[in-house]
Amino acid sequence: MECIFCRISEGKLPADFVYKDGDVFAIRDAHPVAPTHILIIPRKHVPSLADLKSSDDRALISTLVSTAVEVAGKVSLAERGYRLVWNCRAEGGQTVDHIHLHLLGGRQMKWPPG
Ligand code: DGP
Repeated sequence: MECIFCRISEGKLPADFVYKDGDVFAIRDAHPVAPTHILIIPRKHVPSLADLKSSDDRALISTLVSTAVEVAGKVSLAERGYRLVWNCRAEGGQTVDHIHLHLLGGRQMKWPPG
């Protein structure tokens, strides 16, 4: 079955977009775990962090982080703070096999995470 995030990227599935450009997009998570829960997603299909092999692919990491910082400012989280989370593969809690960065905010975060 085709990847959910590829389908959203191609406009084949609806999503609540917060940001988009040619390389990356940000959408509100369908199952939020915080008052603000946004996913920052590259348009290129890479299954997980562990699959970033080339230097071009690894450059996606800084693109996703800088986009998350920009989006956090746009949704007024910069001053109070927020959390960025990468889940990698099964034990990391990854459920969608297309790399993505979670932006969580709007409540006090706990440590350690579950
Ligand atoms: P992870 O568990 O780290 O792989 O995160 C995947 C996230 O994707 C999870 O928080 C739920 C979200 N999600 C799954 N399917 C959809 C969808 O179709 N639309 C949106 N907006 N989010 C989705």
